[in-house]
Amino acid sequence: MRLRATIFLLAPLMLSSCFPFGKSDDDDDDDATVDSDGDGLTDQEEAELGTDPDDADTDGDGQDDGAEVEAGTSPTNPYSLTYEYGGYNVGSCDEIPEASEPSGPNNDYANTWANGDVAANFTLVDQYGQDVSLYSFCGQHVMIAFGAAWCGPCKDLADEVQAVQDEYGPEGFQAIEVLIEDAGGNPPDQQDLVDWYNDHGMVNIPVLDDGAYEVWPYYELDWGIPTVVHIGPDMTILSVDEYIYDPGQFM
Ligand SMILES: [Ca+2]
Ligand SMILES: [Ca+2]
Ligand SMILES: [Ca+2]
Ligand SMILES: [Ca+2]
Repeated sequence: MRLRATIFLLAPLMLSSCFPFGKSDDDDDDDATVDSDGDGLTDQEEAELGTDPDDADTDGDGQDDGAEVEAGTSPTNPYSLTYEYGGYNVGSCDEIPEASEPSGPNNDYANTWANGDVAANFTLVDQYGQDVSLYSFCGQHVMIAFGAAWCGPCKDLADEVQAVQDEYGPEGFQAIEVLIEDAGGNPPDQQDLVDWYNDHGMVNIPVLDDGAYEVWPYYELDWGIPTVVHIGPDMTILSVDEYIYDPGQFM
């Protein structure tokens, strides 16, 4: 509120000093009080943060710099943002992780990710139709469960995932469900994602569509599902396809 009040007070002063004396804004504005781009942060605050004082949305993720600071996301990382829907436990890494190459065995489809690799980002659609990126959770521990709607053990795990989220979320954790096939073995549609979310009592878990197999095969070691992956806050992979359903040992 204090910042807004300052903006309104300054606006007439800037106008009155510009015209009679022909000064530009830069001549007499005080960086400590001026918010040139109107994003809620003064130019001085932006200099300290490393954000652009002349661009309200430095990282171009659709959320203004001031709003990101208030929400605890990074104004310089476009993956770090607050999702409109879902209440997900997003992270706040300033630096975008540098992914390595998958260094695990080739599973006759792809080279797989191995423990110690830095995961590449992926972006998939969730049950709300939003694009959700892995790197949005940088700074948090992540457990990804790949499953299919025809798979009994996948349903059993899905039944438990909200309880896991509730237990570890406050410590900095987000569980992610990824659906690779519907009940008939076909690519899931939007309703399948919604049903998976609702039928298994999820509250703040993204259910992502990987019907195109863009992500799953690279984490698949034995072609059995559910395939569970644990990733640390710096996006280093901690466990691939070892049927470990409790993130506790990694936190
Ligand atoms: Ca500003
Ligand atoms: Ca700015
Ligand atoms: Ca932004
Ligand atoms: Ca951001």
